[in-house]
Amino acid sequence: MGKSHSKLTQEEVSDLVKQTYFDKKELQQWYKGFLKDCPSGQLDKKEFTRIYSQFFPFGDPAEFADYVFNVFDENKNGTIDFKEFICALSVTSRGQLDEKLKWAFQLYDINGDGFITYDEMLKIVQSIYRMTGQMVKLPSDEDTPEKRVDKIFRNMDRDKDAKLTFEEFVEGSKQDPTIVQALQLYDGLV
Ligand SMILES: [Ca+2]
Ligand SMILES: [Ca+2]
Repeated sequence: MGKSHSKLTQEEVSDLVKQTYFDKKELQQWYKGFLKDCPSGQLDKKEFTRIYSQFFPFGDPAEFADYVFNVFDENKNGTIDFKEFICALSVTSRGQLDEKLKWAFQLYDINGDGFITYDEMLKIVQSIYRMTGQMVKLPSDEDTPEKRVDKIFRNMDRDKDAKLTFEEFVEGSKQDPTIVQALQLYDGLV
């Protein structure tokens, strides 16, 4: 899907209907919107960050947008094509909880080694706090990124080895829905 046409071909549409929760009409509409924002059909990091900035005018979303970009960019070629975009959007907006958690895990597991370390989670949480700025009022036990990550690790890190496996992450997230906060923030954008 490297080339950009004004409409998706029949083949592209039926392929994406199978892979996403969107129907034909929605896919064509999203494609139109995608090309409008991004006529080349390849969304780069700069443009992606610019989209985030419109929604978080009081904070600095650059860092968080960077982390999210890397999850969207599934084949890691430095740009997001429509298929990558719509598949990520499908999971984050309409996916089952398990799919959303898998997606969130990828976001937090920055180096992709299958574990979320304390430092990785701290980096993501810091970037979220920077993005939201003063928009959100937080309880006193989570009003800094460190406090928030301490709290998450107290609840999730069952064997206390300072890193989270996917199983620990899933179990903990089901008990504390605020863990997928990163995705909820993204939901606001679509
Ligand atoms: Ca890509
Ligand atoms: Ca990791």
